[in-house]
Amino acid sequence: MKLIVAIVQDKDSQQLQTHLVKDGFRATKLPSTGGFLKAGNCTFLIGVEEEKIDDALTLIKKTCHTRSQYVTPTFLMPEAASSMTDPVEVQVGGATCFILPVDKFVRF
Ligand code: 2BA
Repeated sequence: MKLIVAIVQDKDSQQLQTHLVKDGFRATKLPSTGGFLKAGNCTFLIGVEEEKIDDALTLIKKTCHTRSQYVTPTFLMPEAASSMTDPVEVQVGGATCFILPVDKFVRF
């Protein structure tokens, strides 16, 4: 078994959750916050048998979309007035996925 840790945008999380359940995956959805944008996102923990990893990743890829976001990087230069900093474009998502080995899995 592997554990997929998938960080996705809030906007995609409901659809991903629905599709995971529909396709027979078990998952836990956690609220999380991106370190860079300091905006809410969602982290999914998905325990998956090895042979289903590709199916799960395909589902995540299909469901989670890359979006552009403009941010005023005042947090990078807090001493600068916001009028002095131009917004910068940042591409966020679709999904950042980590695939970890699971030593042991038990359910009681
Ligand atoms: P955030 O940290 O809020 O990052 C949002 C987006 O800002 C990133 O999109 C990336 O395009 C940009 N970004 C992040 N750090 C940057 C930096 N130091 N300089 C310039 N641009 C930067 P994604 O790469 O798609 O990441 C989306 C979210 O996934 C992240 O939200 C974070 O919550 C998570 N994430 C991404 N890479 C990670 C990693 N190596 N470890 C843990 N979490 C990660």
